[in-house]
Formats: sequence, structure tokens, C-alpha cells
Amino acid sequence: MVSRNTMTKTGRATNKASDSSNVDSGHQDNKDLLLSFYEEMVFIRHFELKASEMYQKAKIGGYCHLNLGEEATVVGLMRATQKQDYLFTTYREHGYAISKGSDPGRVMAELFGKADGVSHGWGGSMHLFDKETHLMGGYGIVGGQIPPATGAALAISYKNTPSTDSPIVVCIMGDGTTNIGAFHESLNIAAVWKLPIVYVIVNNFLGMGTSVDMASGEPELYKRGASYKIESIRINGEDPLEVYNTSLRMFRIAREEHRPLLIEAMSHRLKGHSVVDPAKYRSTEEMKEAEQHDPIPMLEKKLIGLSYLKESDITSIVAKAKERVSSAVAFAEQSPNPDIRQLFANVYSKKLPNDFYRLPGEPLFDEHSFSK
Ligand SMILES: Cc1ncc(C[n+]2csc(CCOP(=O)(O)OP(=O)(O)O)c2C)c(N)n1
Ligand SMILES: [Mg+2]
Repeated sequence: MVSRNTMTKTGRATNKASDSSNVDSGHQDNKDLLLSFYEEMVFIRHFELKASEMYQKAKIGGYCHLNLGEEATVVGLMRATQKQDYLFTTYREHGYAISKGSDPGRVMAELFGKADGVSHGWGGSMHLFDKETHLMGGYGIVGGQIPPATGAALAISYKNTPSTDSPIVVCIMGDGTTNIGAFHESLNIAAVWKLPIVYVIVNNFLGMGTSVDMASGEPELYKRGASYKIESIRINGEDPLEVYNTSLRMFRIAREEHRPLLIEAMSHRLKGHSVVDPAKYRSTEEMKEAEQHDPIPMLEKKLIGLSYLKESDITSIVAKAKERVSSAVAFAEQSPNPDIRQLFANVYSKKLPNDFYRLPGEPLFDEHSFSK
């Protein structure tokens, strides 16, 4: 396996002998596609800004991590999926859920912990789950999504033969996750069993406050695929078209050949690790650099340069995004709280004597018991 690594921070590199992705781009760089990427990225940006605001107003509890700066990666990846594909991801997943097809109102309702949320209010920001769109979570445990995602790919390989419409698994994780044992175990077994899964590392250079360089012996994370003979590529995660074209190609290989692949998408985290993190560990220069890599103004500039977009279009796209976000908030506001009596409904497969009246040590199935 020839390893070529001539890239800058956000450039492109692969761990295979030839990289045909520039030729095999799948879609043309056309106006409609770019504009639709832009609109969706702007929507996700405003959804996340509103989530931050709502968190500070205590409408959202628990932890809350945002996709700010990651919008191009989110949209490029999700647009390349097919409806039947399964998505396993991290706690930084609002944009992925929306882009995979979950209703933004139901996502906001979940953040609010309301009954109409995608996880019926029991999951919150980190645990979005949507059976209809095949979003299998939202995981708060770093690396927790990787073994079940790999297991889902095993199930797919049992049930489907490789074909143009075979489902695949897309498993998203951060750079910090690649030092977890489950990452290595899963990649190994996926290679041995030839599973239809694409692992995606979203490298934002930071795991909370720790830089990739400080945490990883090999900071070019896509190279880890080589240990397991998994075809891997590092791409610019700030260009939605590059993410989309590469994902289409990698997803197609997983679909039609049933084998694992790995994408490392380079992006920048524009704010703290979570909404409450002031990110004091980042210098002003580092913050400025991150801002220069904001994918939305970058795409705006490109679209204006191509005469695909005018200033007045931007104003109306932003206004439309804000209106949709306001509707999502209104939906979340009016949704009821979950019924406390359902607290244990999805915890155990069998009926158990847990109920909302019981305190530790009380007898089972007493007169207050809801489970009787
Ligand atoms: C097993 C485990 N260890 C530690 C944590 C605490 N923790 C939450 S997020 C995080 C950093 C993860 O960084 P990365 O994978 O790069 O994802 P990012 O937040 O940058 O998207 C850590 C250490 C956790 N949630 N789970
Ligand atoms: Mg990270």
C-alpha cells in the first residue's frame, strides 16, 4: 500500500496507490447542488445558534454540543447517503439528524426534553434517535457508537448481497475517538469480515481541550486505516462538494463491494467543546484561524464569484432559515413533557417493578405500583 501524504491541514491525501476520486466525482459542480448545500448549511448554522440561545435560557438541559464549523461536512456526508443507510454518530449530531431527514421541530423538541422529540424526550441533545430515518443515535460515550455500528454492518452483510441499493452503515466520530480501543477492534473485525461500513473521522483538531498532535502518535488519522487494509482518505471537510463527491464514491464501494472504508474530514470547531465551554485553552490566534475556516462565508464567496448568489439572495436565505428555526422552537415549546410513568418503558425488554412512586428499598408491586 502506497501512502501519499503531501497535504496541508485541510488538503487531500489517501492511503491507496491511486486516488480516482477527482475523476470519478459522481455529480457535476452545478449551481442547484451548490445552492442547496448552502441553504442547508445556513439552516443548520441557525438551528445551532438557536440551540445555544435556548440552552442559555435553560430550555435545554444536560450537555449540548454544536456542529458550528462542521456544516459542510454534515451536509456533504448526509446528502451522499441513501434513505436505507444507517447512521451512528456522536453527541455532536443535531445537524446530522436534520440532514438525514429528521424533522427539525422534533429535533428541537428532543433538545427541550419534550414528548414529541425524536427520542420522545428521554434522550436529549446527545441521544437523538430516529427509526424512520435510520438514525441509530447520538452516543454520549466517546466511541460507544463504533461497536454497534459495526454490528449493524454485520447484520446488513447477512441480509443483503452487495448491490447498488444495499444499505450501508455510516459511522461518524471525532478525532479524539480514534484512540479508543473499540475503534481499533471494530476496524479490524470490519476488515476481516468485509462489512459494508464507512467510518468517518471528523477531525476538528481537538478532543475537548486536547489537540490531536498531543493525543495521537500518528496525527494523520486516516493512516490508521492502513493497519487494517482499509482504504482511507483525508479530505477538506470545509468544502461540501468535496465531502459529497468523496462520500458518494466511498459509500458506493461499501454498497457494491461490501467492504469497510474510512474518511477523515478536516474541519474547525468554531466555539467551545459544548455550549458551556468558554474554550480558554485556545489562543486568540487559534480562534481567528478557525474563523477563517468557517465553511459558510467560504461557500458564499465561491457562489458570489460564480454569480450563483447575490447579496439579496443571502438575506432571504438567512431569513427563511431563521423562520424555519423559529417554527422548530414553537413546536418544541408547545410539546408536552413526557409522561413520567413511561420513564422505564424503553429501559427493559420485560415488565419490571420499577415505577415513579418507588424509592429504593420499597417492596415490589405495592399498592402504589404502576406496574401491577
Ligand atoms: C469514554 C468516554 N471518555 C471520555 C468522555 C468525555 N469526553 C466527551 S467528548 C470528549 C472528546 C471527544 O473528542 P472528539 O472525539 O475529537 O470529538 P469532538 O468533540 O471534537 O467532536 C471527551 C473526552 C466520554 N464522553 N466518554
Ligand atoms: Mg475533535
